[in-house]
Amino acid sequence: MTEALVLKKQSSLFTVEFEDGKILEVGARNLKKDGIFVGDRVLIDETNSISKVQPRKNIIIRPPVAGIDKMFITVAPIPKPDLLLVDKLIVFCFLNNIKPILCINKFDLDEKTCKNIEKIYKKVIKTHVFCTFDESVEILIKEIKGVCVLAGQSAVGKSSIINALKKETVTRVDTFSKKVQRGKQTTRTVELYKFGKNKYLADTAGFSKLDESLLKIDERELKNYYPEFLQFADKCKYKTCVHKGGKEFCGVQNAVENGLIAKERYENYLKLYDNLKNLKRY
Ligand SMILES: Nc1nc2c(ncn2[C@@H]2O[C@H](COP(=O)(O)OP(=O)(O)OP(=O)(O)O)[C@@H](O)[C@H]2O)c(=O)[nH]1
Ligand SMILES: [Mg+2]
Ligand SMILES: [Zn+2]
Repeated sequence: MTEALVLKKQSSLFTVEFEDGKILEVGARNLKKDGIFVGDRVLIDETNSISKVQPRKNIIIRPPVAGIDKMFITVAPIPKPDLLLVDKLIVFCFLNNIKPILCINKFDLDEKTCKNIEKIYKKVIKTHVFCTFDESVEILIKEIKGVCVLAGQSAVGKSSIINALKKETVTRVDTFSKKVQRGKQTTRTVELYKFGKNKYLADTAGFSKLDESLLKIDERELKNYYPEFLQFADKCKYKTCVHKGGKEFCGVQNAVENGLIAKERYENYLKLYDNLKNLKRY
């Protein structure tokens, strides 16, 4: 029995990579095929069949990918940045043991907007600003470690980034999914591309919206997933403070007022807090 990593899933065939780098297409005779995900570590038996899926640390169902180590959360000045989505993805990462990296793309289009976004986030998570069309995008190659995924709004440049890093065009639709392709729909097939030893990156086009119900937390816990709030929460009068009760009792609200916490982050925190609270009503 040998361990391998699932790079791609097509119909009922899986492309797997063994630790020595050998790549093989295998089946899964005695296992449910929809229980095996790209990013899974699996055991391959003598008949070249997947016989077991190793425990995974996390999973995204749509698009299906498992065992994610890092998420490259991508934004750009165009389309209009959805920072609430960025914040939701950051919380999702913290909840699922994924390291979030902010990738601000299309620096060539609007330097000012890129710099503004960078200013908001560089205190929160590791942030890179670049343009896909020049060598600045190569900063990401160093950043790829383990199983990484690109996520973010449609048209921010996720596929372009993969293509630029690969320095060749990746065909968006392969021979299999062409047959089932309808209209302009982007394929939901996920594939891990290899950029060196233990360096994999996948494009997750379908993960451009994030339903709050994927954030399995109580709204009162949300504050713990805003790392920049923590140092100011010491000054809140009550330990249970959720930072919306008024400045006189709250270190976080004071920090927002004094420009020590970005207003955009705090306002999105309030929105997300209400969204999570409303979820419980249904
Ligand atoms: N000016 C500029 N345009 C870019 C850059 N990167 C990507 N684009 C353009 O942005 C558009 C969208 O890029 P895609 O790579 O298709 O975006 P995507 O994130 O994969 O979009 P979905 O697959 O719909 O989720 C394309 O026209 C790209 O050429 C960049 O750095 N600068
Ligand atoms: Mg794409
Ligand atoms: Zn507070």
